[in-house]
Amino acid sequence: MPGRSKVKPAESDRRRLLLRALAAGGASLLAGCDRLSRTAWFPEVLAGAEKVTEAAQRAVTPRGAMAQEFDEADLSPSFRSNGTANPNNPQYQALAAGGFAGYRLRVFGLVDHPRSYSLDEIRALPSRTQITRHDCVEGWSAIGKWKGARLSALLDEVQPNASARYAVFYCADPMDNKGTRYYESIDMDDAHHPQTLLAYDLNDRRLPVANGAPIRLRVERQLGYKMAKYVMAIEFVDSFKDIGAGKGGYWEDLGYEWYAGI
Ligand SMILES: Nc1nc2c(c(=O)[nH]1)N[C@H]1C(S)=C(S)[C@@H](COP(=O)(O)O)O[C@H]1N2
Ligand SMILES: [Mo]
Repeated sequence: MPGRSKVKPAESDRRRLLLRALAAGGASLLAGCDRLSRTAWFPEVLAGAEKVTEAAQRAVTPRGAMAQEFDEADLSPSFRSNGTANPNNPQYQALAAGGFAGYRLRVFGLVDHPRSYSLDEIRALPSRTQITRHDCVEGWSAIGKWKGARLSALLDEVQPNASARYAVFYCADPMDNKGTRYYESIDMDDAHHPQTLLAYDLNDRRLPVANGAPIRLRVERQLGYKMAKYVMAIEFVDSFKDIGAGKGGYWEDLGYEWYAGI
């Protein structure tokens, strides 16, 4: 086929595309078939699909595995913005206008030492820099260089207790006029993973507002929608039942997979 590469995509690339399609599958069905989403069996189909995806993922990649890292030469010319590009929230706008000097990350829930962090305090935590590829279910990818505090270092300080099962990330951006905000969650395995960062720099510069300033989550073996931008608070919980629609994230509440591993 002229103009088409004959190179076979690497196994990992094919798996990534498949998982991306699976992760979005439930949501596009929901969007396309509004009537179906109101029948009793439909949520069960989605729940079943999630279990299959997670089981398949665990079978091919151990949970502790590192996501692929790249070189400076691989960096995308620019890292695009997706979803919210500038939160429509007066408190956030005031923080941004002050260079985020007044920003505080609140950490609470099932932890022995709840506390807040200023940006300087987050920057003082043990950090990591990594060049990784971000894959969005909408069909684009970009390679960027991220620097941030290791979430594991924050865990060492706040000490989640034995009943903590998930970290929930609450964001500044409203998604509608009813007070719904973007949020996301990960389990404690991913929270402890060395590549899981509270990122404050992108491509050697302060994280731009369009990409989640002042803090955005990087959880490198998962899809783009897990990487919460504009993180204002982190809560440690044992279940999602009292949060949003109870599925663990803004997009999950609308039908996306909770476990978006790649
Ligand atoms: N708070 C918040 N986080 C978010 C989103 C968003 O709209 N709001 N979009 C998600 C999606 S779908 C993707 S692909 C990435 C996009 O990150 P970027 O804007 O840095 O490209 O952020 C994710 N995190
Ligand atoms: Mo995305």
